[in-house]
Amino acid sequence: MDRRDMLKALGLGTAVGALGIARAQDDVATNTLAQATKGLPPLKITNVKAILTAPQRIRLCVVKVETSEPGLYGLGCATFNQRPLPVAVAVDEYLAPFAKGRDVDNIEDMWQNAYTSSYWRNGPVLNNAMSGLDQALWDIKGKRANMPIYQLLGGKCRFAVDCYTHCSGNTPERVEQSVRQAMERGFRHIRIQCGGYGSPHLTKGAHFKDADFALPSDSTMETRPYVETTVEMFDRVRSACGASVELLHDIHERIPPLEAINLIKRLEPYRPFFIEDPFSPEDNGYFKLLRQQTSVPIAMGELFNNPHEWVGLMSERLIDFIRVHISQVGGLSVARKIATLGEWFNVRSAWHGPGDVSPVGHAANAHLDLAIWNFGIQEAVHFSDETREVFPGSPTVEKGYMYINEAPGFGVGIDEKLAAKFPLPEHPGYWKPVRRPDGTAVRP
Ligand code: GCO
Ligand code: MG
Repeated sequence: MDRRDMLKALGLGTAVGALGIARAQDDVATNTLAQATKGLPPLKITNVKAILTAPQRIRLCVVKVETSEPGLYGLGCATFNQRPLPVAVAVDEYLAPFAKGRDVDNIEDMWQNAYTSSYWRNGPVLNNAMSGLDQALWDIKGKRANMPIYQLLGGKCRFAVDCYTHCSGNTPERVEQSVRQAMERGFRHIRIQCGGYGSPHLTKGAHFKDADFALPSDSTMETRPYVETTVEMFDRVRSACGASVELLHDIHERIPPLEAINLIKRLEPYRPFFIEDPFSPEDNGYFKLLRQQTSVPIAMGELFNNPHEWVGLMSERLIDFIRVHISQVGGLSVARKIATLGEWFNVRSAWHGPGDVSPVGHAANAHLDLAIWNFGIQEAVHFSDETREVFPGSPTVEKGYMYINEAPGFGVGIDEKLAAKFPLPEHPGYWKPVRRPDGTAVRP
């Protein structure tokens, strides 16, 4: 046998050996996986239910998904403060029978089929219901993997979640004082509003009331006093609190589009971090005009339910921050895709995070915030002690940073007995009408 045959034999031997090893490794891997899945019978959904509670008199809805593994459950946020009952019915009467008996692991498949299970889709009630189911399945997957959700999303891109807080006051002076206090608490990003959205307290006359038109309980706002006071507020806060504090403001779609464009141009010298909801989703067509006239960063999206509302705005770089309310778009599975879309067009995240998002929803916001590169800022709110007792493990905020608790899943639990002690408020929750002095309805 000459040298080459020898080598060939050797090579072959090694190859066979390697093959043997590789095959052996494959066998082990397959067996482990088989063992892992075969060992543990496939995990089935055994129950899906909506839990309504209002520890801070805000109508929270959380979905609990129970599984065929005793004690293993997941929680997801389905909070729609203005319509909590239809969401609960959509969960209990439709998603529960739909999901029962299905595999817990296939989250995307569940989402796609639940999405079309109503034939008509992309609405606030059904999206919230789906979000509850979707987030709960992610929570379960994290618990099964014994990992916090951000780890399943690729790990941390930052040590914690930078947040903004809300500062308001009936006068620019009061707002300045509130901003100073927030800066002392360590916030670097602060949203400033003079009174409520559109500063209704500045309105002189609700003439429609004198004319006995509509209900006296309807509120009123006027564009001019709001616009002038907002400019004055920015001027005062910027000059009093310095150049370093990042200032945000929410127009909340309350004034005519061109008024919003003109207001934003007048705020440009004060270098806002972002101006939010200059227009209604129905007026998305105005963003091109706005972009042509100012380079003030724009945030939009808390009212979005349909991909048609965000895909164009993001892919044409007409906004800088996407503000969707994660449960209003159908859950974490959708929000992470929106985040990925944003990365390609450098649109950063600023997920909606007001009081009408449950602590589970805030945790979902924060886990996604930790894992994506194009994180912008996170809206943060204060949870009362009652809320923290109902939802143990709720995220915490310190010196302007939000922290999750590193436990598997979202890390937030629920005390159902305690939750039941905080029934929804009497008032059904509809958004109160706002009108111009002549009675014209104003959008949110
Ligand atoms: C925000 C929002 C909220 C909404 C509220 C509606 O930016 O936080 O505009 O304040 O108005 O969530 O229920
Ligand atoms: Mg807003």
